[in-house]
Amino acid sequence: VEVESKMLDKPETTTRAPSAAGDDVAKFRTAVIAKLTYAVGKNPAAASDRDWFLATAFATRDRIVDRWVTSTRQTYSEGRKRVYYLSLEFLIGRLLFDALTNLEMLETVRAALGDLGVDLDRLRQVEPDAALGNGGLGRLAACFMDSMATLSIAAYGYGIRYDHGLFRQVIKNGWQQEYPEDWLSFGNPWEFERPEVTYDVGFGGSVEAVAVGGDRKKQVWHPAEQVEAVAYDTPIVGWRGRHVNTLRLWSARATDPLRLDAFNQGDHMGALADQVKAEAISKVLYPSDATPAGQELRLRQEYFFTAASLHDLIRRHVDTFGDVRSLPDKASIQLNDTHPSIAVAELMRVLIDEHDIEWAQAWDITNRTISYTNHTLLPEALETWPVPLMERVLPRHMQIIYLINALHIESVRKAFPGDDALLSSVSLIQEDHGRRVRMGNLAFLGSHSINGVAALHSELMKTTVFKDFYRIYPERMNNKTNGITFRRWLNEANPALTNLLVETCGPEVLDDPGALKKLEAMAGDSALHDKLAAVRRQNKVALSRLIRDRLDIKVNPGALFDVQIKRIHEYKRQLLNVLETIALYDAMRANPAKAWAPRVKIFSGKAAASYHMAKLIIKLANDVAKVVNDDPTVRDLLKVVFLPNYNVSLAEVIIPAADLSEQISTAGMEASGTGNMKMALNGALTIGTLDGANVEIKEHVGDDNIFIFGLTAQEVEDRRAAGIDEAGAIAASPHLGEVLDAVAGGVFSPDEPDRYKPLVDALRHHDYFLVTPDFDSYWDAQRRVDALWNNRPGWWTASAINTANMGWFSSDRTISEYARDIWHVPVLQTR
Ligand code: B1H
Repeated sequence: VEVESKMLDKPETTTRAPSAAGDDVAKFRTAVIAKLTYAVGKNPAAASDRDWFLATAFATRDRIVDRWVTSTRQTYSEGRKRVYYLSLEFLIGRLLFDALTNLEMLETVRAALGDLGVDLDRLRQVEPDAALGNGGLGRLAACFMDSMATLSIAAYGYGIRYDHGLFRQVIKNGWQQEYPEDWLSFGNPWEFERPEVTYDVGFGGSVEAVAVGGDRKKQVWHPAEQVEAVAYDTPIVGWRGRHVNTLRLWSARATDPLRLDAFNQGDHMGALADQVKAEAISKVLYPSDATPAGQELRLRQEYFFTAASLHDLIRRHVDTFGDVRSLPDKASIQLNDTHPSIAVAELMRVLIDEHDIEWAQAWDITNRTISYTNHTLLPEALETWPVPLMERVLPRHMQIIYLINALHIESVRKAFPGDDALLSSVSLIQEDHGRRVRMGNLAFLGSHSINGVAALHSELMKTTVFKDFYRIYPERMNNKTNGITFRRWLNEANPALTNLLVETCGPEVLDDPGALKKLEAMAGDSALHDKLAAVRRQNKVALSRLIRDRLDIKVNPGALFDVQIKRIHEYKRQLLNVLETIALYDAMRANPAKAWAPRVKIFSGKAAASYHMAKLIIKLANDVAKVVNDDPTVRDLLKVVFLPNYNVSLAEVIIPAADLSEQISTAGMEASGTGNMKMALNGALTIGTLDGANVEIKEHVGDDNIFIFGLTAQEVEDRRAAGIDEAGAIAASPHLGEVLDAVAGGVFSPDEPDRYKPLVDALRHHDYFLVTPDFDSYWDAQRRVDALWNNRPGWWTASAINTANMGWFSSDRTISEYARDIWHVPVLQTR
């Protein structure tokens, strides 16, 4: 590691080309025309924005490929250890500005296209948003890919190339409707199909014990079905283009395209049935966030991509290093949640059945290679698979899981004699409610490192989900607080703020987020406040335009933009925000002359299609918006906006325009959050509970620069144990009772007065998410927000202090910690 670290001290290529040099512009212009002509097949006069986008993307990709080849070759020739990030989700969004930013070509390309009469910002908008993920977990994987490339870690992301990413959300009469998303419909210029990189992935069938001399027996799996995994590679270029990694996504293909006999007899559907079944695996992303789908197709997806990825990385390892036994020294496999946790059994199977390695050594190799990140404590989100399903779909893996479990239980019995409760809690098999395989336990047992994603979450893991595993293997558990890539969430999303930060902190902020700290000394400076306010104003004007264009609602860019953007989930408590909105609306109407801080409440997010409560919350937000926005009494004071179809691209517009960031989950339930980091970095103040990474954001920005309210995680636990006492909380509140009566009485749903009965009944009688006890404290925190908003220097000082202290939340820091503590690979020192 030492030697490698030295080699990495200097960048692989040194580039420092800030502005558009003339010959580069001319070269790029020529390249775009060539791509338009020979790759897209159009002439400039007939080219649409899409054609220009494709031509520009191809020309950009060319600039990446040489560096990609160099990076890959260097990794081989230096015999470096590789990191494999296995994730069922990569929420990468659009890539054009990502690539151009990291290559420092934005101005060159803008000028080159300008010469051709083409507007780069318009091309940006036509790129489809690759939504191969649900929310935070998928976006984290995308930020990690950027940081691993930036830090010159030899890394591969492995996942599924879904034909259809997360559904498109349409709001019709206030209700969410889901429509299929079609990101590949006009081609994907970033990827390379690798028809020569394919693996057969088996499913079902039987296991046969074959004698192999003496009384030794070998288990041979005869799958009933084979599906081919085909690789598609997308190069991921890091900051300043120093290193390029690969995102390898698998697409499912039937081994036999059709049954010709059936086809020739006129049975056209039957002839294609096998193909449809096989190819269904990579058809569509499961649209659930923080709750597992539990369907057979999902299990097939999980095994499909895990098996293909393991075969691929083992082949690469053996090609490079000759012997699979050295795998742990040269490869680290990080499991992004339990979705790829079948990797534990699959790696054992490959080592034992295909490489004839004996059990103990195979287990040692597996355990030293694999590590696992947990992303949620929600009990309903912990993946388990029914044993009969596993036996049918993966019979050999089920045998291996039984064996792993037998040895595991045996060793725990020895270490903790007589503790039967412990044995049943750490078993890989859950015996009640039908036998099921616990994937979290399998992932834990097969890993040398198990981490949570924020300090509080990692601590809670030790007392909840993995309480008993923590007794047995305390040294395996650790924390890696999430981070975000500043390239996308600051440089690309907020160029105006980035320029101001470069101007005030120096250009080193672009490489070293710690340099943002320099802003703190000037945080009280009124000239700085003016500049920050001007930047924010500009971003809010842009968002106001988008709101007007999409919703025909006029909002005042001078108002406080109060933003809650994330998946819709009861534990995230959009409902708390909507109820406070109603209370605020009532208070404003009762006293419109008071010095209110004018607000625009902005909501955006998708609900899982089958999550009725979440969909009802969307409808309520829209119903409240209609009433409030039509009421002339509050015309200049309050607007409510639900922006449909939240995705990465929309986030890039909303986040730089946010004044207030809503992070109000029930304490103990949001593992980390990452939107909280994006908004605080861009200078929004946070109103939030002591949950997830909010706790650490508070520590970094200071208690005076964040609005904390509500029960703590410990108080939540105590309150649930003691009985929630919803009635007491409602009776004690000056506002809540009236708000609930209004919602329950149909004030916002005159066409269907009972519409919100399920929501209000839940709050009054089984308020598991503790909206009622937190309401008043939330209301009070919002009034503290009003007060600070009306104190302009105070607000902008706090905003500057937020940005100044968010450097630690760079995913470069997070990835450096994974590299140092878990993967044991060197990182590029940029300073
Ligand atoms: C997070 C998920 C998740 N935690 C199951 N768990 C899924 C679980 O399709 N499924 O079955 C999909 C997603 N996602 C999020 O991870 C946490 O809720 C956030 O708090 C956290 O910031 C994020 C990244 O660590």
